[in-house]
Amino acid sequence: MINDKKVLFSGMQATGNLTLGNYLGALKNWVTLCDEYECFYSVVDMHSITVRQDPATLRKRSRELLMIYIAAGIDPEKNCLYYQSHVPGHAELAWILNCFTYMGELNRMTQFKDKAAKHADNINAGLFTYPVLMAADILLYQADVVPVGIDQMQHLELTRDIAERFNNIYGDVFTIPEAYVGKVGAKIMSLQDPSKKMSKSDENPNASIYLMDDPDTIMRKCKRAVTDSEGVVLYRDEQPGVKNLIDIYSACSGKTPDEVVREFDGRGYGELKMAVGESVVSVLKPLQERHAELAKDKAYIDRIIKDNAEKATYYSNKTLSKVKRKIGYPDKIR
Ligand code: ATP
Ligand code: LTN
Repeated sequence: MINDKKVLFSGMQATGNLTLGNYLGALKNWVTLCDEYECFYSVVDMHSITVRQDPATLRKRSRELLMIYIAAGIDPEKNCLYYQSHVPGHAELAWILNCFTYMGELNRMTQFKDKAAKHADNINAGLFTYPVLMAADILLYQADVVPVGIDQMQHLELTRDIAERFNNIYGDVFTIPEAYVGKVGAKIMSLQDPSKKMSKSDENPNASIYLMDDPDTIMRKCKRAVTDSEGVVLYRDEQPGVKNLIDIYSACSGKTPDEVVREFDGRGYGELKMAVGESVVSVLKPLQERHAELAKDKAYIDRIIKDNAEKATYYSNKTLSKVKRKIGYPDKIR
C-alpha cells in the first residue's frame, strides 16, 4: 500500500510505433485504473535492448512513448511515469531473482520461443531472462495489480511463482500480484492475418493501425482488412477476421459484441468496416491532439522525467533494502 492505495505496475516497450492493440489491450485500461490505484507506468527500455536497437531511434521512441502515456489521459503528477533505466533497482533485483528462477521455467515461455525464432541471429541471454526482469519490475514496487493483454499472462504467472518461492524461504517480502485483463480488446488481431496478434513489430504496415495514423490511413486499413466469404456479420471463431473487427468496434464504441451483431444484421462487411474505421478515428483523435501539444513542451516533459525517476527510485529502494538484508548481503557502512 502507498498513500492508503493498492499499487499498480505496468510497462511497455518503445520498440515500434504503438498500435491499436497496445491501446485497447493495455493503455486504455491503465487510464481507467488511475484513480483507484497508486500507479507506476514504466517505459521499459531495459527490456527493449534484448533485441538489437538503433540507439538514436530507441531514445526518440522512449520519449514518444512517455508522451503517449500522458496523451492517453494518465496524469503524470499523480502517477509515476518513468524510464526503467533511470532506476537502478530494476537491474539489481533482476539479478537476485535470476537466482530464484529455473531454466526449465524460462524454457517454457512462449514469447521467448517466438522472439528467438524471429531473431535467430541474436538469441542472447537477456532475451531468455526477459521475464525475470519483468518480475523484478513488478515486485520492486510491491504491486497488487498488473494490467496487461492476454499475451503477458504467462509472464505474470511466472512472477507470482518466483515471488511465492522467495517468500517461502525468507518470509513475507513480496506482495503476490494479480493480472488485470480488460473485458474487451484483450487481444486485437492483425488486420491482414487474424490468426496473429496485432503487433508493433509487424513488417506489414497494413496489418496494424498505429496510434498516430491519420483518419484516411485508418479508414483505408479498415477497408482492406482481411475477412472471409461467408458474408454475414457474426461473432464466432470460424470468422476470425470479422470477429476481430467486431472486437475493435466494441472496444471503441462501448457496445457489446452482441449489440454489434444486431446492429449489422442483414448488412455487409463494407458497412461494418466503415463503422469500425470511424469509431477508431474518434477514439484516437483526442489522443493525437494532446500528443501534438505535449511535443511542444520540452521543459515540462523533462521535469516529469526527472521527478518521477526520483519517486520510483525512492519506492524501489524500500523493497530492495529489505531483499538485500534477507538474502544476506552485508550491510553498507555509512
Ligand atoms: P512487439 O511487437 O515489439 O513484441 P507488442 O506490440 O506485442 O510489441 P508489447 O510492448 O509487447 O507490444 O506490449 C505492450 C502491452 O500491449 C502489453 O500489455 C500487451 O499485453 C499489450 N498488447 C500488445 N499487443 C496486443 C494486442 N494485439 N492486443 C491486445 N493487447 C496487446
Ligand atoms: N513484457 C511486457 C512489458 C513489460 C511489463 C513489465 C508489463 C515489461 N515489464 C511489467 C507489465 C509489467 C510486454 O512485452 N508487453
